Amino acid sequence: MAFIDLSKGEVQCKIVYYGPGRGGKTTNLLYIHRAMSEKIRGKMVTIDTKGDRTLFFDFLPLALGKIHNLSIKIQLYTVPGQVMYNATRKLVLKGVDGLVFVADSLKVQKDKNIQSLENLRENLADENINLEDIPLVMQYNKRDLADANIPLLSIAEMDADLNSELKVPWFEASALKGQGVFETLREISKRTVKQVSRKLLSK
Ligand SMILES: Nc1nc2c(ncn2[C@@H]2O[C@H](COP(=O)(O)OP(=O)(O)O)[C@@H](O)[C@H]2O)c(=O)[nH]1
Ligand SMILES: [Mg+2]
Repeated sequence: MAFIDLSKGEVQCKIVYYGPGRGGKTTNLLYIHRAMSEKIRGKMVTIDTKGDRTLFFDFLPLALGKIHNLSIKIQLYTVPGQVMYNATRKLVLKGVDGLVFVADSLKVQKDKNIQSLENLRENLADENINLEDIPLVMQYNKRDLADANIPLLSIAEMDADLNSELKVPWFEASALKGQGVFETLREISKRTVKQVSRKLLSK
């Protein structure tokens, strides 16, 4: 649940980028961090020790204007994707307000995507959250690799695997090149802030 700091007049919404290891979650945040002005963005904190693999999480705070006189702060987090780090994923998910599922378009990652979404569903259930009830968007990442003749899953196949029942908005992306990164962020921010303000007003 969003954190409200009345002394500062601000609401903090937590958005978590979830998905299989090496799908491009950290790359999304790095691109956002580079593209945002200093005024909007806070410091990006990355805790990784083994090469480019996130071991704990990445964290990027953004200030996104005001509603009802409250400043909206969005905090972006990523989780480590590898199967063995589930305890960390559960920790990072605590208090989540919105989710981006970053799926890897590589054909060889088909099952990993499905397993990671299932893992998300289970970890949310442990927090008494239904995957269907939380703002969520899908990002089908690494589409640029089609140009390199690397076998990719088709968008139709990814949508059938991951989104046939959820039917949430999805975006084709190349986090590496920045394509689709802001479209994804804009949509999940909009949905998250909407749901958070609805909850605040109903209190
Ligand atoms: N070609 C290509 N490579 C990508 C893309 N997104 C991420 N990568 C690469 O995939 C690897 C894993 O990315 P990373 O962001 O660390 O994945 P994470 O484990 O989900 O955080 C890195 O070498 C990235 O440069 C993309 O859209 N296109
Ligand atoms: Mg990472």
